[in-house]
Amino acid sequence: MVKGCLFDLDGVIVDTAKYHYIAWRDLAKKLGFEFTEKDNERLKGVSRMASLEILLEVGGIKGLSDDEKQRLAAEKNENYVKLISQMTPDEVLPGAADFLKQLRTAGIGVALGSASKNAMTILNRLQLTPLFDAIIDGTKVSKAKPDPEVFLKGTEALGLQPSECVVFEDAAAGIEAAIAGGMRCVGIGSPEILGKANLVVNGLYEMNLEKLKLE
Ligand code: B16
Ligand code: MG
Repeated sequence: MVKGCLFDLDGVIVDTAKYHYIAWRDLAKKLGFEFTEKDNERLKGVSRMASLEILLEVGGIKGLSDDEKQRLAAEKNENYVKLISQMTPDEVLPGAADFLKQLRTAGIGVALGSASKNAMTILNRLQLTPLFDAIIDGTKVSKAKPDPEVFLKGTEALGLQPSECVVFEDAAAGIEAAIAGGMRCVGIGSPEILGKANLVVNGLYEMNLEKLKLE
């Protein structure tokens, strides 16, 4: 029986990728190259510093010091935080709030498992914070997905075993993380990319308690 659900944030609950893109694209422009939406796909679910490395690779920029990289990542984040500080509850992806409420009513634990260090700001802006029993974000983990750390900490915070939990993820690395941690998982997006998930749906609007049994 499923006793807990763990949710990735970007791409599952909300589309923050568009704001990440604006902020990374502006940084690339300052560095003198173009960063396309296709390039941005490579950053989904990837941590901030790993995203910067990909951006620098796209721009062919080599040999920056660690201090310089930290400064660039901080500059991007400042720009990104300005954008997400304007978000409103109508940006919650279709069906997400309803499904979280259904889970709570059924007594199923709800946790966040996100790589973002800005997850709290986003959940507060979307007025979703009270729907989560536990929030594990980029400030609480040291290993990025596909390492299962973020989801294992989520199951622990809910007081559950991984086998009792289901992960919802839009990135292949997140599905790998769920499987590595011994959890079942639902992919949000395309079956070609998320084929290892137990079930793939287009969005949380397609989920309900019956489908959660994953039979
Ligand atoms: P931050 P998720 C991820 O969120 C994003 O998909 C990824 O693009 C971003 O680089 C990462 O969070 C870190 O975000 O810079 O705010 O700490 O999909 O794990 O919810
Ligand atoms: Mg994601």
